[in-house]
Amino acid sequence: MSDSTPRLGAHTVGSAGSAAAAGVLHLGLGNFHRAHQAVYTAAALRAAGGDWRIVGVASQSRSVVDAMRAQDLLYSVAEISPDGTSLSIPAVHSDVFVAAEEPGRVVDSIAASDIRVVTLTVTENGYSYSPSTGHLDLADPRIVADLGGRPPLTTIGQLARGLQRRAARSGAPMTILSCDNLTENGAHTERLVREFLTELPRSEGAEALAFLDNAVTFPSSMVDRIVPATTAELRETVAAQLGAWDEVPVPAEPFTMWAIEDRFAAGRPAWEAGGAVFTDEVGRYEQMKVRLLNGTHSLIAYLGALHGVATISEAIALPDIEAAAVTVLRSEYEPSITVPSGVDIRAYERQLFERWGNSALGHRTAQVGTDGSVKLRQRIPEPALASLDGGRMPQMIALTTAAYLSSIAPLPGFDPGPHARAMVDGARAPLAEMAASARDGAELARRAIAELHLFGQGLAERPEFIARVGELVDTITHHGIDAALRDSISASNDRPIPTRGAHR
Ligand code: CS2
Repeated sequence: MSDSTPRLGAHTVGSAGSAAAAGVLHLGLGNFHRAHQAVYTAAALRAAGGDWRIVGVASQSRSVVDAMRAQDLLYSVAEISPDGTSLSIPAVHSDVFVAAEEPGRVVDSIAASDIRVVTLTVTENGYSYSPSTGHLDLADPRIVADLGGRPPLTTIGQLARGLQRRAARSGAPMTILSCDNLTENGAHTERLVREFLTELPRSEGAEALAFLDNAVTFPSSMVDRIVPATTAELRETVAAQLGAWDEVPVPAEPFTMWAIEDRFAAGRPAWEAGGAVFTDEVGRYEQMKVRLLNGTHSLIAYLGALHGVATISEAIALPDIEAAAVTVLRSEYEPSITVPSGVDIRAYERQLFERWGNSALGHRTAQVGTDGSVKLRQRIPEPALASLDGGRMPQMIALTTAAYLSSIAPLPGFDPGPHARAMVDGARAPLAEMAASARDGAELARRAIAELHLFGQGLAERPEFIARVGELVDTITHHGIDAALRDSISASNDRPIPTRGAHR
């Protein structure tokens, strides 16, 4: 930033945005929310007005909150494609704060009657559920502490305590909308909140449970936009284009999609003005997205990282990784889904390859590979089981799993390289401990999948899948990722091997 560049603010853009009051409380003020829901909300406010500005809550970190406060709550979204970068400023937040600093304020805000919708982007990791059972993780000390009555710090605790207070105060209807990549994210969130309330003494939880029955909805939604981390270089590009310094711009691809179940208990912003689709087929959209996009994304990320490349676009440009991506999409994920009405699945797939190939975006393999233990739980078990039940080994899902284990918990002597080492994962420590004492890939796969139940109960009981993962871990360890890729491509070749460009 040159000294003469002014800080982004209402005076530099000539407006602080809409003057509407807030109607939405959003938990998870990360890049994804700021480039997705905020942009749809800006379109909704422009087209239809309404008191639907957003109070944004960051979970722990001060950085976005401090920067937005210094910028009159403004920031820019940089839409990045190989053709260039274009900026917009959504200007839809009416306030921002940090939950860890003001946990009581989260509860009060959920109870406040002007707030009618609570939205969530807290990542797959933010729901405090046990991947092996799908239920609230009662062994999680943070959940135990929230149940004990402290001002809640977990998302599920915040929702439950906020709804409890709302039930006691106004009992005004409201909607909780999950915008995370979880299958049936609405039902999943509702189940966890109910489990939390059920754990409380009856005198505490019963009123809130009745309130949930009568006045609270949990629609599901499918969200989609690739949003990388902000870089120093992006800040400079934005400053040059904007003529003002934005400390927290958000990079995003041009593509964006939002499919929502239209079950709102107390109104909602006119998000369709930004292109959101209201549909009864959200479950199908979610499956399509979580498996085809996210599942294949994980494959590209782990294979790419082990191959030594930093970004998704570099990884998908490698012919063997592209062939593996085509195979996992077409032969392993696609047969497990029902395509939503009106979606042209071939066009959708072609677009996926274009999106992954966006070389200007700089989406890192380490970012997509982070939190694999919770992300893969959403992405791989059901399609893998469907394939196994049909008598076919899902070779590419087994390879994704082996590449994940080798990235996070390498067997002794195997160096997964800097991009895999940069992946953050809550299961890294227990898996690394297993790897350190495992004799071979078979033992690591068995302990992770069958004993730790890393991918739930179903795959824990499929020794043939576990054995294949183990073999591939050994191949990666002793012969490298390229050998494992070639082996998997030829093993899945009971159908024609996809050739380069086969998806086009
Ligand atoms: C990615 C997603 O990091 C990941 O696991 O697969 O964040 C993906 O970029 C988004 O879901 C796209 O909508």
